[in-house]
Amino acid sequence: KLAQQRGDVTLPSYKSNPGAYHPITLTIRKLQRLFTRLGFSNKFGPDVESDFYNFEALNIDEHHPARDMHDTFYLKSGAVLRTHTSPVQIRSMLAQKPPIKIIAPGKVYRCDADTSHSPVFHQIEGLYVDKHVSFSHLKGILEFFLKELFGTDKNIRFRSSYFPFTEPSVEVDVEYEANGTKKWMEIMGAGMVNREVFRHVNYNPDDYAGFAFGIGIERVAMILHKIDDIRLFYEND
Ligand code: 2U9
Repeated sequence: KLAQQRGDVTLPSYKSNPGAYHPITLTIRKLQRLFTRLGFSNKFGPDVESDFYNFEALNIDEHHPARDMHDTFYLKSGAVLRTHTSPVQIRSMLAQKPPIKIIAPGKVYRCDADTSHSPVFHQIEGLYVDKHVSFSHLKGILEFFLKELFGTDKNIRFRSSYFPFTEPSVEVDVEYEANGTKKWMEIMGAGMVNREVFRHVNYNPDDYAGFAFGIGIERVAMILHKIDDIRLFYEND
């Protein structure tokens, strides 16, 4: 009553809800910080790409079975929604000479949807090209990165694999726990840049070597935040 007579404002303020960053944003930033420490810089490119940048330059020609694997969204013009961020590295190589040490984070699109696949998802890809880059450099970088990300107590395994744009290729799994049982989760692929890819960007494959890797951001975010269904990222809860 006294406060009212004096004209004091006594009404409590409305509760404010400042919100929080989305786990995808937090994960992208975490990965960017780690690769920045290793000397990689960020590059970006368009979501709508031509067939050349998304497929041809990456050694995936018209009848390559990998085209089906990519579940591509085609536009009427013949352009595509990029199925990976690799076109960014192609553009960078066409624009500059080695050494090149870049990461390309961003949205990618594939016509596929279930508990572990979303038609829009995020990747960070990396590329390091110079005169004497070897597979042991790749292994060293990935081991450092995975230990920093998941902690030294997590087991990591390299499994031999195939991608048209790398040769040789590996997939990398991290051991994690779900409902009391240990499982391996594939979180990235990598390899030495295929010589055919260098030819498409006018780098002489006898002068240069490089490694590349691709990481699914949602997968990493699902492990770090213990999320078991990819669709939860996009349901606004
Ligand atoms: C250039 C040359 C090579 C990028 C690579 C992968 C292996 C890979 C997956 C990870 C999880 C896609 O999101 S995912 O499903 N990616 O396994 N990506 S090597 O290789 C390149 C890229 C660009 C010029």
